[in-house]
Amino acid sequence: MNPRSSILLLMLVTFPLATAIGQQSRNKTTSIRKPRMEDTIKANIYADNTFELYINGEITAVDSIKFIPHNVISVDVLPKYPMTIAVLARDNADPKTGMEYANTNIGDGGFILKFGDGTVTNGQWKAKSFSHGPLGRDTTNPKVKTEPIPENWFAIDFDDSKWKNAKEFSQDEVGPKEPFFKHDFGGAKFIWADDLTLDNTVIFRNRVERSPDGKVRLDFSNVNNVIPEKTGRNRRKGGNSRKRQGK
Ligand SMILES: [Ca+2]
Ligand SMILES: [Ca+2]
Repeated sequence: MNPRSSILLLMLVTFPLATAIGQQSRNKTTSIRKPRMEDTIKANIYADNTFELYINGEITAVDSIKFIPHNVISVDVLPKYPMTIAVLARDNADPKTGMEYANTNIGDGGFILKFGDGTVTNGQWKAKSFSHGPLGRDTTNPKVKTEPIPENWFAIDFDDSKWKNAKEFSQDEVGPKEPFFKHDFGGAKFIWADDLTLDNTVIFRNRVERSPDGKVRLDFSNVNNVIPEKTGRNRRKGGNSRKRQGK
């Protein structure tokens, strides 16, 4: 190898390494203020009948009432974009018959969500049914078709590219109960898999690239790895403030 090639090779090897080290040290020293409640957005979620919601791979909200009464779950979310939302929604249905109320009724589902940044459910979300029944609406000999739920269905990098889009349903079709009308769902659509009555376990996924309302929001996901900027109050209190900050 001639000397010029050796220098070029050395540069190719060392430049990415130096860049990575530089990035790491920048990450360590970058300071960020602590997040405040005004950095959060409100998430309103209504499911017929229940749901688990993950954001960026982490569990964020669980419906506190599995069956009835129908309720709205309203939680604070500290957003980070892109934001991957994954929801496991279930209609109340016996896993063996697909029916409810002691196998006397075929219940219906429905899911709707709105975040304070303008994120809403609609037909652009992905949806896949994992439990469907009773097959052919046969209530005398009810059978269900189920598929195992993938272990990593909520992961950011889960491949949903082959899934169909969710189907939108009107408010009249879903018939939400009173708590729904006491919360802001403006602009959001009820979604489900193809069949509102027979699809009983449905996973939805959606990736929000940037805040739909266009507001610039800070990324606080690394806040535990940096020393927060000192505010005026922290500076005045000196060393004791550290104890107070430690949350
Ligand atoms: Ca139901
Ligand atoms: Ca059903």
